Amino acid sequence: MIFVFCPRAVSHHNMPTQLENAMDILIKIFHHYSGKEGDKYKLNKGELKLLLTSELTDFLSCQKDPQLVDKIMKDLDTNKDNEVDFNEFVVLVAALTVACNDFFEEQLKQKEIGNK
Ligand SMILES: [Ca+2]
Ligand SMILES: [Ca+2]
Repeated sequence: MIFVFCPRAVSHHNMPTQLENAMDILIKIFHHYSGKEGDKYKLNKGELKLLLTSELTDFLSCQKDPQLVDKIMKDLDTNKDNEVDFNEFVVLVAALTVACNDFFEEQLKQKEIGNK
């Protein structure tokens, strides 16, 4: 980790920026689901499934694979403890965000071509 975390950034803050807000929401969503069962700071498979089906509804609805949650779990669980911690979870969020951005850029490029 190259950053030194500044606790002031989260404690004395009346007006978080949009990006700070997005990070805050991400953390809160993770803990909302991770705190339901077992280890409070990790998602077991049931919690992961609930998070995916509740928060990534559109993403899941276009996937037909019934084993998807198992596959995502296996893919994310890099330290092989059968739980997904926050570090592992952000990998999924980052991958999905990159995929969304690719799509977004593609749309923009097509618009540019259309305007020429
Ligand atoms: Ca848990
Ligand atoms: Ca893990």
